[in-house]
Amino acid sequence: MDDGAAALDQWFRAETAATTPGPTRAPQDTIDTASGLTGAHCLELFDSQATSRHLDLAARRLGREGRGYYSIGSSGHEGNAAVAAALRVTDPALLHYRSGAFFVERARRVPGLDPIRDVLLGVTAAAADPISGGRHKVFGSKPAHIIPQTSTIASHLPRAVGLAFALDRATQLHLRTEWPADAVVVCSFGDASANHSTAAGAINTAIHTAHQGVPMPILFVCEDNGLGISVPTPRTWIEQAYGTRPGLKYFDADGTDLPAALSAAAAAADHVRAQRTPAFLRLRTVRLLGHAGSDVESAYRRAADIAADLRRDPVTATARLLVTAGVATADEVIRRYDEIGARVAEEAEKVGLKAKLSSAAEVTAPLAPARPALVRTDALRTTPLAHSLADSAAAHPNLSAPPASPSAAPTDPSAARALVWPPHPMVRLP
Ligand SMILES: Cc1ncc(C[n+]2csc(CCOP(=O)(O)OP(=O)(O)O)c2C)c(N)n1
Ligand SMILES: [Mg+2]
Repeated sequence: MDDGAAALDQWFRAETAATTPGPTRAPQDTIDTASGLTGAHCLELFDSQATSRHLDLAARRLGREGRGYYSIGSSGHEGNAAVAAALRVTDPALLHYRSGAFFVERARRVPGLDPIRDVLLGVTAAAADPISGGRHKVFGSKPAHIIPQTSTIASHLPRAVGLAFALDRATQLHLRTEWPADAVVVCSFGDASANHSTAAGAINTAIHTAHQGVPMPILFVCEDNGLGISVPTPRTWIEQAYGTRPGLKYFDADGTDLPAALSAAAAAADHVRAQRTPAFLRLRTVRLLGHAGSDVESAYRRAADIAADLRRDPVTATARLLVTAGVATADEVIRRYDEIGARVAEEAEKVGLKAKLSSAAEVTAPLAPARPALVRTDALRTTPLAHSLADSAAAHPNLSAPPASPSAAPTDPSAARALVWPPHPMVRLP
């Protein structure tokens, strides 16, 4: 382990072992009245948080060994498991790259999914990665209703707003979608991302749309760790920017306190589901292990600030809660953590051997093929649009020459559409 990872792991062990145990309680007992959290549920959420943590540690290990290629982690943000717990699996989610515990917690609830395997396939750029096929590491899963995003910060917010709009519009039009009529969209992002014009525009669109009485069932979740790489976000900023906007119900929670995060997330989710209007949840987090594995955060942060964040580690906080509430002993919690670590390490060994994409052609295979001649013809066209795809194909033979194998070069419906778009009354769309 590198120094930062070792210090974090060590902190968890020492703090958990030093926690004074409370009287033993049955798993079904409620351990926090405000959130209704039971001991058994707290154990499940701890498992999701610890799994996300071990995935971070494994990603750094794999990177050092030259077998992993992505080390931006979720450490310090594991309170987002509570957001997943407050929502339904069928609520579409568009996630921040630090929403690892959300991903694990949701995937855990979908039979047949293995979040450990899926994340590690992404980290090692394995061609078998179900989301990017070995091209990037992103959180996504169709059966878990997690729509994959790129790392272009805030780029997923407009998409989330569009989906929230479409959900209720589909219901009004009696159209079937993959989601229930009362689904809500959840969209998480960082505090610096919240300043991006794309985020500002998307959130404004959500409020503006809802203001006109159009349903907008979206929950914005800002995972506020107070940093955008090396640039601090003032601790008062997110509330200043989004806390008092009419039409945007605002919630705030300490993301290092699992029951508090659960209460706030449940209240925010319930609000959006019932009102079909937007809400904003600020989840206060810490950023542990730096921005990414390659980051030397001591170059721009004071040692005292880094140490203060470590003391707020959310995984350790949940472990302490389990012990003080009498749900488990310190030894049991540490053993659970170690068992999860062993499962992650075992899977990391397996996925490390999986095949990668090995050529530019393989990487770009899913992209629509470049058809510069076709584009040029269309750009220079002075006659009306083609009347049908068949006509187009006859006029442009390269449209009617499908590739030999779908994996080598997939068919390109967008190229055909380019000839017939925008729709013309006489045009039959493919
Ligand atoms: C559009 C865009 N600009 C810049 C970047 C480079 N970048 C990657 S992460 C990051 C900071 C994001 O900070 P924040 O939103 O607070 O998320 P955090 O990493 O702190 O969780 C930036 C600027 C990017 N990925 N996309
Ligand atoms: Mg941040």
